[in-house]
Amino acid sequence: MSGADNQRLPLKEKFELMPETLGSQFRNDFPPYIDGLVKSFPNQYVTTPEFAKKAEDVYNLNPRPDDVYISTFPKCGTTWVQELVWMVVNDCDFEKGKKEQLSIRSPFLEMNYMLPIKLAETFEMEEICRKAISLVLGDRLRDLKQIDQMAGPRIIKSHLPLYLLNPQVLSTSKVVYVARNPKDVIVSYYHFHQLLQFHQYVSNLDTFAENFMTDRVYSAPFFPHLLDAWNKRHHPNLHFVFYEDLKRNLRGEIVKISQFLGKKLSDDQLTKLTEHLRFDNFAKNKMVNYEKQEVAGLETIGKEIGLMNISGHFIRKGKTGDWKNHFSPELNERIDEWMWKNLEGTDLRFITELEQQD
Ligand code: PPS
Repeated sequence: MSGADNQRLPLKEKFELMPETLGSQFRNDFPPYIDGLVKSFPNQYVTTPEFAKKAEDVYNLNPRPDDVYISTFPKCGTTWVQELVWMVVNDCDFEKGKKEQLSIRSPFLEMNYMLPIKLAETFEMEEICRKAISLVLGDRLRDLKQIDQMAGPRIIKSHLPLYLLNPQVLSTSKVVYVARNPKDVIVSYYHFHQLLQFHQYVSNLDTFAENFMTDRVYSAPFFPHLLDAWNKRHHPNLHFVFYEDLKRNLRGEIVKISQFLGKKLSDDQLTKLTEHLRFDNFAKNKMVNYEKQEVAGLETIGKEIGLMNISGHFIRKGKTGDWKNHFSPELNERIDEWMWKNLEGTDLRFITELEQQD
């Protein structure tokens, strides 16, 4: 991989604790973030102290020519496109897709290294829950060494901005970058922060949106993440796709992604894959919805083992424009201002509502 060899690449980004994330307000909103969050310099990437310790190892994972990276800011449609790409690369092997969790077929690069480490201890979870968490997240999700040794073609999910991936990724592998309008990302991320025990966000959407816009959430800041990829969208190894275009014309976007990956699906495969990826089918698919996990030979539900709260779903609503059901006019105005400030001088624009949706 890297570690031991002498060609190890030094990571230029340096991480520093964000003191405000140790303050009582932040601690009240995000109880599990006991050690606060850190920010990188010069690029200001926000992450957990645990990931900061491993960032250089992740940076040193060697890319391969047959790798496909699914690169996204969280909640932009990662899982949807992960499954899409896995199916295209694996000639629509629906049978295999039914037997193995997507998280096993397509590893999440930084997952093992980003969780607040003290969480399990501090929350005094039942022994069985802790065991299950370490099984699900430790043993069954691959660590870097396992990802390094994994047979190809690897479909690798990552929420890291491109500059935190190995600098050879774009010249060596293929990258599918998925973007989504920030209003729906805020709503989706807010629900996700309530759904997962790791985040356990307890305050309201208004406060969450402020945290989002002031870069006090994991993976912030939003715009530099997208703009970096947007500016590289003409690179032959990068395919930039909007969530809203997937919603609008799923079949057409599957064709484009297949072409990018050098694959040609038959009409029949295309029809089946489009159906497979439609929200209603996807939400029910226990190989992608994270509600059921196999732990130590037993099929248990993510909710039962304490990973997810009982109410709520990972594949939640799947709409463009859901923000309209959540934002007050004042909050919407603040978000508009924030968006315009960040988009000024760029040609990146978002669709914030679709008229017709399935
Ligand atoms: S994560 O946790 O960052 O990996 O989440 P991510 O997969 O990027 O995004 C989750 C949101 O994508 C929606 N989703 C879909 N929308 C439409 N069709 C399909 N098939 C689909 N699959 C996932 C999911 O519902 C989340 O969005 P919200 O708005 O919360 O529903």
